[in-house]
Amino acid sequence: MKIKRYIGNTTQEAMRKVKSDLGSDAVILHKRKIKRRGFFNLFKKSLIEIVVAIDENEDLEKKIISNKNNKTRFEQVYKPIQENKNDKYQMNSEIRDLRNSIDDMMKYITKDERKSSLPEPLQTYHNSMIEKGVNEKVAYNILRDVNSRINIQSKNEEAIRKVVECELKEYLGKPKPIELNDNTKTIFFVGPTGVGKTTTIAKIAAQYAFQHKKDVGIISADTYRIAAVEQIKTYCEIMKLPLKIIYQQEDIYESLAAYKYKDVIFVDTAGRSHKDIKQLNEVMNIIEEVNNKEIFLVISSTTDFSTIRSIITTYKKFGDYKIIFTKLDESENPGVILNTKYWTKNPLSYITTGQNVPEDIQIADVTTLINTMIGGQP
Ligand SMILES: Nc1nc2c(ncn2[C@@H]2O[C@H](COP(=O)(O)OP(=O)(O)O)[C@@H](O)[C@H]2O)c(=O)[nH]1
Ligand SMILES: [Mg+2]
Repeated sequence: MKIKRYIGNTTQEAMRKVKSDLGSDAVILHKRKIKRRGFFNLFKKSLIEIVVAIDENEDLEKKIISNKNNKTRFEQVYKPIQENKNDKYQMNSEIRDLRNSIDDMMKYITKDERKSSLPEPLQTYHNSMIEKGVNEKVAYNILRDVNSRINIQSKNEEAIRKVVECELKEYLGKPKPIELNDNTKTIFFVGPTGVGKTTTIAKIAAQYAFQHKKDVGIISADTYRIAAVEQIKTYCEIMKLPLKIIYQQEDIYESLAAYKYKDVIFVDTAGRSHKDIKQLNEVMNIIEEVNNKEIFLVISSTTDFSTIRSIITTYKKFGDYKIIFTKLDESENPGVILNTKYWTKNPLSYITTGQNVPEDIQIADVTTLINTMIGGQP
């Protein structure tokens, strides 16, 4: 057994190298994008790496595919390696590589197997959801649930679409914007650095001040960077809205007292890494000082799924927050919203779609999101 690695500018180029070197006996274990090394290659396109296995004695591919006993394809390949496990000295680095590669391959096999376990019409939805950034397992789990509850085979195209739409609507929930009441409401915006908290506050504050004619006050607790203070100061000057800056937790009392006749106060918090628990606690301590409040967790839709999951887990302790997705214009992947909603019961609220203040913001429109994910009306 030999493991070989081929690199190409494109998949086709890497595959051509594999074929000319090994012919059709090679088994592809693993394919991935890799970054070029070195500063001057920083902005160049990624390369494609293909790892293949070739066995001069046995045709591994045939062994994987045509073995007729009841074991899964994975077990057939993996088992012999496991049996050798006790003999650590036999486990040379080539076999370790092979095991890693087979684990990778396993992901692909299961993914295909998952998909093909769905009835054909749902496989089409599975494909389009994934194309729009829905995590493969999330898409599969949602469609599998649909399939287990509804007799899909008896339905025409239109009825199946309705069923899928209803299911996605349920997952996305009804978006909830800011809800004011008779007392001064304080709205906190929290979230990682650079996601668009300050810009979003400017957009929403402008709406409340000029469209809804509310008396608005702004507080900035983001004194971590001088530029951040300047940024919100500029917005407030343009919109002629009052600004209070708080440098420590106790300063919030003075600001709230000064704003006690306001309809709504928007509080900008310092961008905090979701991994920096100490800094997050500082933000939470300020929030805990205040009654009659709402918290909005701001997440950029360009964030990858695993980071979003870890953000959601960290901010759980902030309790009943609503979610704002920013930068939809940059990601064009509404799937990220469904992925997030799959992991949290906290409601959606606004989405932002550009840098223009105040216009590039709206309450999330679930119907449009669903149409984008499953490809418009039939
Ligand atoms: N493309 C795009 N950029 C945005 C959006 N919202 C904010 N930004 C940009 O993201 C950057 C960081 O925004 P900022 O409000 O300072 O983020 P903060 O650190 O969370 O307060 C700025 O350049 C904003 O103009 C959006 O919806 N789309
Ligand atoms: Mg900011």
